[in-house]
Amino acid sequence: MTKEVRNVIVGFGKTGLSVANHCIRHDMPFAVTDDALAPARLAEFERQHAVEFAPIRDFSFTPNDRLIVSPGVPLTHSDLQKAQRLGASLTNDVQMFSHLCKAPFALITGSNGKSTVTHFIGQLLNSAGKQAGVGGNIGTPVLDLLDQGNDVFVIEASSYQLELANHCAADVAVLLNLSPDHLDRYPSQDAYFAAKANVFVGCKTAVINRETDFKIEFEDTVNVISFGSDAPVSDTDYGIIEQDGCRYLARGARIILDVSVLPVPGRHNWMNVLAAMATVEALGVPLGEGIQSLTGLPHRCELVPGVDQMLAVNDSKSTNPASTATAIESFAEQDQVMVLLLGGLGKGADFAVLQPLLEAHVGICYVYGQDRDLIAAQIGVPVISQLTLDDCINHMANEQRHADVLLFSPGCASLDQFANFEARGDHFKSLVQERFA
Ligand code: UMA
Ligand code: ADP
Repeated sequence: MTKEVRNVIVGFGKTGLSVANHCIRHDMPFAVTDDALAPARLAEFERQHAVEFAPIRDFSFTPNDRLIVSPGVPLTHSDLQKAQRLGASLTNDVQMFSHLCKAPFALITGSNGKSTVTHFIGQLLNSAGKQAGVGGNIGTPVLDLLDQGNDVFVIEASSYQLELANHCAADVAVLLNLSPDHLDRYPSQDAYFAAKANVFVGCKTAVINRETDFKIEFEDTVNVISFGSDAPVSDTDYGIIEQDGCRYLARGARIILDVSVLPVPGRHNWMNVLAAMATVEALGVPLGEGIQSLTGLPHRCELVPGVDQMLAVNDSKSTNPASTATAIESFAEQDQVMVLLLGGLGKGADFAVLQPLLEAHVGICYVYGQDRDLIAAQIGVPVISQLTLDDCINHMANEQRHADVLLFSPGCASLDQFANFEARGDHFKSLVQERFA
């Protein structure tokens, strides 16, 4: 007789808590483990529920265990590998969601723009009268979205999640773009790209960026729709049509909207809106008037209010050089001085890719944070190096350095000096409002 499977929740952060609540709702017995001896969320949870918990290093895994692994726990973790050698299986909340979900769902991945596009798709679906459940890496763990009467789901998937969510069969799978990131977790860029490509396994429709180098072979049964910054290549693809000096978002030959009336700034958002439109239409929902009232998310190329002397841009969510490059391109104007603030934890990224853009568009480049020397050595242009973000802003104000555009697009993780990118962005906003109001 086969023994019953035991669910073991690995990692008790947001995801682990959500999985535990799911297990409680569905009468599924579970145990919890974590590298932390006393995960913060567990104490609160234990006030209401009896939980079998042991730290990973002391946890007795068995061959009948199904490990439901949080995305922050690397699959190379030695205790996970030991459990697998015993015969335990590994899954995660996104993979479980894909099996349990009864309504259509879109799975969105890419190196940059995932949260923005996920948020846009949610807004477009809601404005077309659908109740859209929006979650995943963007913040709300996916299992929390079930049982809420949603008509359709939009799920942001990180590469970490896609490592185990590798056969989701999404109705629409979206790959926005690919650039190197998370090289502290992956042995190579290809390993990171391969995790991202899992988004397409079993999908009905694939939405792809036709300007991305990475080529994927699709089965004939997959409906492939592309988007890009050139004119659409067929009637079902999306792109930009130029006519009489104006540029328009378009599907095939059908013109949808003049880009100059888009309510979100930057050329990168043209791509984000095209990807969102393609996804919504692929889900079978007609586009309404929603595009004209789209809003962006905080900390993504967000204009800081209350700063008179210059355009201050908070792009704290920029955690890799590719997103910094996009922000520089979006805000560079001829004859204007751009001051760029870069810094934090570089995660093994190569900042040399920024050199041509810095030379072309950036007047002064500040670097700060743990990896400032490494970044300064790679970018190959003169920099002003400071310990902290406060020091950069204070230096700029005290020395009366002129800027038309002050761009905070750090290109790094924030964890050396901040709790997260939100705290970092909020701190930047209050600093500039204080010093440059
Ligand atoms: N833990 C271990 N061992 C480890 C790592 C973590 O035991 O090696 C434990 C920690 O002690 C902690 C728990 O795991 O108790 C934390 O789990 P987690 O790191 O997976 O984080 P969650 O709170 O579950 O949040 C995760 C995502 N975090 C990561 O992928 C790191 C959140 O994305 C996501 O919003 C949330 O699930 C809901 O789906 C954040 C993120 O930084 C925003 N994502 C990365 C990114 O966008 O670049 C991928
Ligand atoms: P993600 O969820 O993939 O991290 P976000 O929407 O949160 O993406 O944006 C992260 C960073 O990427 C921000 O700095 C933002 O300005 C930038 N960004 C947004 N869309 C794009 C895009 N299409 N291409 C490149 N960078 C982008």
